[in-house]
Order: sequence, then structure tokens, then C-alpha cells
Amino acid sequence: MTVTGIETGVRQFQEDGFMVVRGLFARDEIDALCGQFTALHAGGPVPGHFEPSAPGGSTDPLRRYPRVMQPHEINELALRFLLDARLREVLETLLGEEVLAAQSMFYFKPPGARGQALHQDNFYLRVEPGTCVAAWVACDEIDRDNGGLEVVPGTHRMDLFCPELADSQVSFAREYVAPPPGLTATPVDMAPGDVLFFNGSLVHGSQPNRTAERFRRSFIGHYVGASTERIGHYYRTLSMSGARVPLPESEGAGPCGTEFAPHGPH
Ligand SMILES: O=C(O)CCC(=O)C(=O)O
Repeated sequence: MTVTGIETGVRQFQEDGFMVVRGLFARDEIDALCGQFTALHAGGPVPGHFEPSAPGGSTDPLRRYPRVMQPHEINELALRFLLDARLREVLETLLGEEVLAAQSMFYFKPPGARGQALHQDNFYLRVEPGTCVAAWVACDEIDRDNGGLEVVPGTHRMDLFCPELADSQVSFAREYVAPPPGLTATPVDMAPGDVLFFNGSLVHGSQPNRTAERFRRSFIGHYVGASTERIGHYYRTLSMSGARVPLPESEGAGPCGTEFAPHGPH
């Protein structure tokens, strides 16, 4: 085992549904990754992956900085992050078997951007049997003010909830799962290079970025155990050495978070 402190983390993952490995990536690795996404943003749209729209008087920062979907399919460094051996070691310890990578995303979350209301990832990935696991890599100092991730410990033991409609003033995604009675959302503060691992049934989400000038960037990978039998059609599973491993399709899946229309004039 080369990733230190993992045993305590595994217990927390089983108990609460999440764990954080501090400093899994070095600052210079995170800087290099962010550099790639800064260049991608400057280069303009990449159909199917990064589709900013002209601001046209809109005040919605997500029009200029939408999330990047499946960046590992268009960027070599994003692919290396998704398949990183340190992530693999933690994931295989957590799942107790080999893992497959199912998707990646990069959130810029600029100042003023809405968050993503509380939800469960397996509502979208529809991994069967079981669930997925996320590795959420902090790329900035992340706290309550700039819209860090919040988790509802214990919900990983529960079934998928039927989501309500989220408040479009604070969430760019439509689905909202209220914390079950007696449970509350807990913020997870993180530094660049820290990685939050969480169970795909865990209710989690984020508030808006309420700061004036601090981005809240994160690189997110979703993974499944190699024994998975079905997954939603949107997810193109890869082995951790990068080979495509097609899986039969499950029903009812879609991209992680169905988006509302952007805010403001179009
Ligand atoms: O980063 C966020 O604000 C939300 C990300 C998320 O919910 C996810 O990765 O499933």
C-alpha cells in the first residue's frame, strides 16, 4: 500500500459513505491539469464536451464556464488523471476488486456560479448491481464560500430516491434529493490535490460559489467494479490501463445532472 492513511479512510467510507485522502496529488500536478483546462477554455467550444455560449447580456457565469464532460476523451493529461495509479489503489481497496473508469468531468465553478443540488450519482449512471464510486479531486482551496462539496453521511446505505425539482436560482441541475429525516448535509473543506472518494448512492451536492474572485475547480472521475453487469449507455467504460471494456446497458441513465437552461437573456 503506497497511499498512506488509507485504512482509517476505508472504515469511514464503509461507515459514512465517503473519505478524503489529503494531498494525493502534488500541487504541481494540479497546476498542470488546471493549465490544460485554462487552455481548453481559451480554445473555445469542443462539441459534445465543452459548449460555452456567448454571454449575450446574461449574468450566468456558467454560460462562459460550463463543466467539461468526458475531458479524458479529448485531453491526454485528463486521461492520465482518470487512470492514475494512486486513484486506482484507493478505489480497488474500497471496492475490493479491480475497477473500470466510467466517466470524467471538470467543473470550473467560477465566482457567482450556481451549485449542483443534492443528488445521488447512481441515479444517472445506473450501475447494476451495486453502485459507482466517485473520486473528486480538489483543484483550488475549497470551502463553504466558494461552493465546496457537501455530503449526507449514511445515505449510501439507502436506495435511490425519487428527486424533486431543484431551485434553479441555486442549482444548475434539476434534480434535488432532500436529506432524509434526522440527517444533514456536511461540508467537506479541501486543498488542491486532496481527493474525496464517495459511494454513488451517497446524497451530495454543492451550494453556489458566493465569492467575488475565487474559482472552485474540480476534476471528477466515476468508477465501477469490474464485476459490474450493466451501466447507462452514456458511460464508455475503460480498464485502468485505458482499454475500452464495453458493458451491457442499463435503463434510465443519463449525464450526471440534467441541466436547467442557462440563467438570464439568451
Ligand atoms: O462539484 C460539484 O459541485 C458537484 C459534483 C457532483 O455532484 C458529482 O461529481 O457528482
